[in-house]
Amino acid sequence: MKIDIVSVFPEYFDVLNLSLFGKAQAKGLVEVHAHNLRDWTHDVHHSVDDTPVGGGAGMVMKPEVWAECLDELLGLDSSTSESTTEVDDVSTDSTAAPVLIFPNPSAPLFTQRDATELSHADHLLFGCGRYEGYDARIPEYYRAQGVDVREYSIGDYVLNGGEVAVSVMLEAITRLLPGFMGNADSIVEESYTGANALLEHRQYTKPAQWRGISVPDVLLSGDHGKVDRFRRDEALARTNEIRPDLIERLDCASLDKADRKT
Ligand code: 6GU
Repeated sequence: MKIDIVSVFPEYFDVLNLSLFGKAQAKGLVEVHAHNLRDWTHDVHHSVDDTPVGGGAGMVMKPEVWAECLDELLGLDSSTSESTTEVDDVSTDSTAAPVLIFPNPSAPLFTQRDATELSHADHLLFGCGRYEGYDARIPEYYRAQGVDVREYSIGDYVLNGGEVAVSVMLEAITRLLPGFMGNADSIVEESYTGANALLEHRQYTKPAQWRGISVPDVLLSGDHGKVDRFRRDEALARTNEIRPDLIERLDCASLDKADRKT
């Protein structure tokens, strides 16, 4: 998977050389390039923003600078020949067309379902906005060019810019790539997406007694059927209490007879 990130703080993404992500880069599973948006400016001040039309506080990112950058990275520039297409990374069932993603606190919520879908893409291009955001014509223009453009929020709170949001989305997406994790537990995630999403049951390790608190007896019983049932009931009860919105979205077909009693 090829990943381009455009930001006025590309150094922010130096951390991607560490840990699991660093290993995935070394293995050739992911290839990440963080670009500085200011490299596409022409003025002495390298300005990327301007005052909002219609008035208001803050600054808005200018469409012209973004367009020069995105045309080049998407290969839409008329001077870019078709022969620049790379053919090294051959992963099956992936989509070759780049997906352009803008973090935006006023956009739909990014979910596990989106992460799963985007993990099948060959090329992701993230555009990090700063200040009060970016000119709305940028995503509009690229959609009109036939580009798959997504805008996502990562939650109901305000961040200073898109960099943290991109880091969050990138981790959620890339950990699903085959070979990224040491083990195959990423596959399990599929059942926690969309209509079947439940909060997980609680986990315990040894010792069975610790500071006067016991592990639930059933987990020590060795009866896998009972353990599964206990965990499933707990997942349903906790989801109902903490995230009733997820219960409302549950696909009834994913429930079994015993669930309905819970
Ligand atoms: Cl995607 N961007 C910013 N700036 N703030 C956010 C966000 C994104 N998602 C939640 N808050």
